Amino acid sequence: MMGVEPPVSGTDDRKSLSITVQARKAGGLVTMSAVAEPMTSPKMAAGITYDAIVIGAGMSGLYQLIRLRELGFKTRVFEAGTGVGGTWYWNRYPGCRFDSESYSYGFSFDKDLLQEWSWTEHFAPQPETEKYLNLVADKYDLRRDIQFQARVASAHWQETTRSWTVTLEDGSQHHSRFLITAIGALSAPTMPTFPGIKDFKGQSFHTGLWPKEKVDFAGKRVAVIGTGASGVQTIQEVAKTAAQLVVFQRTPNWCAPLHNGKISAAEMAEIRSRYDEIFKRCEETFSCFLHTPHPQNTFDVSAAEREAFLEKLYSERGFGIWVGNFQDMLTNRAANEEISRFIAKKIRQRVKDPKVAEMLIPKNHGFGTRRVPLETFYYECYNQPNVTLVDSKATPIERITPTGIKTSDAEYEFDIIVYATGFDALRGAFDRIDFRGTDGVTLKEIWQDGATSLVGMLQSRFPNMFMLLGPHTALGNIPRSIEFNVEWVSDLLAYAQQKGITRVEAQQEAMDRWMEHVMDLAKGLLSMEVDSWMTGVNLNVSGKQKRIVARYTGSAPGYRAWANDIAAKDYAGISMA
Ligand code: N01
Repeated sequence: MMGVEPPVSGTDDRKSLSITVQARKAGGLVTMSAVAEPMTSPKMAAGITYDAIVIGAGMSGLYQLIRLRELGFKTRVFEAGTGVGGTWYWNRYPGCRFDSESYSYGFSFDKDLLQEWSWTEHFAPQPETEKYLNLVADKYDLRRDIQFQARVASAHWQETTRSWTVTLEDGSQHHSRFLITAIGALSAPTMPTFPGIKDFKGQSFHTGLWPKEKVDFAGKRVAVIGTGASGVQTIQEVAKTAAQLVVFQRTPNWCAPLHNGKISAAEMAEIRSRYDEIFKRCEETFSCFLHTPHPQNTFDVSAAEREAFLEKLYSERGFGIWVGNFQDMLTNRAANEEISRFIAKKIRQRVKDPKVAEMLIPKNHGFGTRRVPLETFYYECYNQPNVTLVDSKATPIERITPTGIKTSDAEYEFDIIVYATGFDALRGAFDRIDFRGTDGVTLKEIWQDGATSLVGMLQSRFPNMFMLLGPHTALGNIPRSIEFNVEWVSDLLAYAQQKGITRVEAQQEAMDRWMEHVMDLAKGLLSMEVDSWMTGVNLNVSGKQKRIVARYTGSAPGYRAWANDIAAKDYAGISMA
């Protein structure tokens, strides 16, 4: 397995072991030594079989398992799929890839792996990322602690034993001192509510639940519903072979070129030599991407300079056009109109039919106020004779028929329907599990007016539960946030272990302070004026029709500073007993 040693201890090795804990102190990371005591005996008597249960074996679940083993925790991971990878296991739709530069996306904690692994493209496609995560699972021999095809139905807190009872859909029950959710932020796919979906006689797929078997579009009549990041990636791929592709677009999104490319062996060698610098940069930027905003405001420079800068961003790889643009682009309306005008001009240049171009230009929101899908010849697809764009706002889909789709003004026949209709984002995956805290309170009840948390990771009345990508964690280039959150939780658990603490709960007051901060950060953002998953809206889900402050909108360094401050103050705001 590529000549790399597994971590210090497996979960079966219950001896005390010397570990190194990255304890966060104000001003940075400090390394301290701790002695991890096995946490078993009194618990075993109380019927607690595990020190920790982790829900999900995506990137966060895998890394958490590695860290828990280092602590000597007996851990069980429950994963609904048949393999590891989470997002990269479920999203196998054609053209699926991430929009972060590959070398900024992988795990940074294993320097040997960084030297061994080669990314083949600047933005790796899904199969490569899935392969990479399987390699991580192999290298650390993680599968022996993961139970696959194990979907968690409920998790109930037991005060008397200070433990969680986790029930799987098969009815089996498992008991654990700590519970860690690694269930993702965009992992609960949602279907539209059109009548007739089940009557369709052809093939149909949701992008987020794509089958492992190859779906052949060649010569087929295909519908794609939805034009978010998943839809855009699917459309540009399906358009290559389908006999006919009809795109049902309800709201156009502002897309910009990805400029992907192969990574040569020489380039990869050069990237390897710069990993420290790459990850340091990710740590410093607003959302952990390699791009930093221009230090000037849009109108601080001349019109000619502005145009030249925007042209440069448009010709460069990745998210620079979104997160490396003028610093006031997402807060100043006139600035936002200026960049929107620029992108609209590009769309008009790239799409030959002016009517279609106008349909593709968003009119109800400015550039960057929703997630910007990055694309590869997406707009050019609409110049192809086999591709048609339908405005689903003007002529809504009325129903799915056995042979296709009926809109308010036409009926279409299809062999394949692709639902690129997105996710019940952020808290959707939590809503699908019956979480119950102290006195049987449900998480749904507590979150009915919007999720709350302490740094996105803890919730009062849910002791000993940690949410790795819970609401209000920094997202952006997600693996960077995952690594931080896993390490923060692991440090807290090491601290609890050292002090013999068996109950950890966020205090309401600390949560209130954090939530006030989250609310304040969202003020003045143009994105708060727009419906999207980022503002908690999903028209297919009841109760999610209105915009709310659904996520943390501040910087990743700001997020980390807040969380580090809690740790540095001996976990101030968290009750421990
Ligand atoms: O989902 P979305 P997604 N009738 O919610 C439409 C990440 N991601 O899966 O906008 C008609 O963005 C809906 O229309 P509207 C990334 O963070 C990353 O594409 O609501 N249309 C919209 O067009 C991303 O933001 C990557 O009017 C309906 C679409 O479906 C997030 O996941 C790749 C409809 C849903 O778009 C989610 O992206 C993919 C209906 N009833 C995803 N219901 C990369 O890193 C929904 N729609 C590259």
